[in-house]
Parts: sequence; structure tokens; C-alpha cells
Amino acid sequence: EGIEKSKRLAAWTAVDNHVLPEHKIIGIGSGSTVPYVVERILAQGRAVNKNRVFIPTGFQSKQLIVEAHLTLGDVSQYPVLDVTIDGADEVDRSLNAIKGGGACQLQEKVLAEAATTWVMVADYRKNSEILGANWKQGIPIEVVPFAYAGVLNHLHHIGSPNAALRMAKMKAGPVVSDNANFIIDAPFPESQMKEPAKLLTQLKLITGIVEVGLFCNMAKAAYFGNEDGTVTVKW
Ligand code: DER
Repeated sequence: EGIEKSKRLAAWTAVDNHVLPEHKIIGIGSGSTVPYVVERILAQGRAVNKNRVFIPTGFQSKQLIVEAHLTLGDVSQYPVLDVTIDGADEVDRSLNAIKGGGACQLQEKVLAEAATTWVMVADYRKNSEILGANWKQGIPIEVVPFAYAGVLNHLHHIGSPNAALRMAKMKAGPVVSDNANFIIDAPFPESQMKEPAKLLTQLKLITGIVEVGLFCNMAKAAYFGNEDGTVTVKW
């Protein structure tokens, strides 16, 4: 239906614009939009893809690459990538993003920084002016299990009284990330969300926090598929 079509539209447009024949080391993000990225890369044909290596941003991303019979690589082997394409939970007018809805933001940020070009793809629901306008689940924050209670308490006192541990649905207890850590979802008021880089710095200094789902000043472009079949590009 409309949302899946708009995800595919964003993904195909981004691949057509940014995954060129000369690009050999490709980062694949996580979530429900990136399967359309892989689909479009496969459509470029075996000849170009057999000379490429694909780096995952987590178990789901790795499965996508393996199931597409694309060559799997490791970021420790390829510390610099030509291009990484990833999803987003929300993107503001300055290309800052909330990520981590899929609890993959640590490896995603490593591959975003490793990429010469980093591009986001999403459906129209993610296209906002200010972070938090549509994404109400809060900022996903990866924490070491040992420290989660103290981090929660700290967040409660610096603007996120509703910060909470992300509990699993198909498993008893909290969600455990691909890095064996917990996720806290921390909603902050607009006054703090309108300066995401400042909030990111503040949060990164809290002991026990491994990575924060705010991606600031990193993207070259963001592509949003719209219900009417058009694509909005922010850069
Ligand atoms: O966890 C993430 O950051 C993923 O990129 C994900 O949140 C993107 O969401 P999607 O399923 O709407 O593509």
C-alpha cells in the first residue's frame, strides 16, 4: 500500500543517484526500507555487483546481504566505504535524524561515519521540520546493561521523565541489541529537540551510554517517497 510504495520509491531513487558503477564498497543499513535498496542494487546486475563488497549494520542487514547472494564484507576490513544507504525514523529540515527504531543505531553510525557518502531513505511519515514532530517514541539510546538504571535516572532529571527501557515483544525482558546492550527510548521536549547536536553531545557524556540515535550533520541527502508517487529530496 501507500507506505511500502513510498519506501520503494525513496530507495530506488537514492540507489540510482548514489550507487554508481565505480562504487565498490557499499554499506547497507537496517529497517524495513533498506530491503528496497538491496532490491534496486540487485537490479544493477551481476556484472557490476560481483566486483562489490557489502557491509552490514547489524544481523538483519547481514541477512539481507547473504540472502541476496551479495558478497559480505566486514567494516574492520573496509574502514572506508564508498557509500552507505540507511533508513531513518525522522529527519528534520537540516538533515538531522532520529535513528534506532530498529535498535541498530550503533553499527549504523559507525558505517555512516565510514562512508564517503551517507544517504537516508524513508517514507513520507519521516519527513519533518523539527525532530519529535512525528516520531513520538523518543530518542533511542543504546546503554550497557550494567548502567541502565543510573542512565534512566539521569535522563529523568535532564528533560525526559518518561524515558523507559525498551521491552521486547517476542522475548521476555528488554530488547537486546546486536551488540548485547539495552535500548532506552527517551522523549525530550521540542525546546531540546530543536537543537539535536547540542542534545547529542550532552547525552554522549552520560556514563554507560554507548550510542545515541541522533545523527547530526552526517547525511549528504535524504530521499522521501510521497503518496502521490513523487520523491522529496533534502540536502
Ligand atoms: O533503526 C534504524 O535507525 C533504522 O534505520 C530504522 O529505524 C528505519 O526505519 P524503517 O523501518 O522505517 O526504514
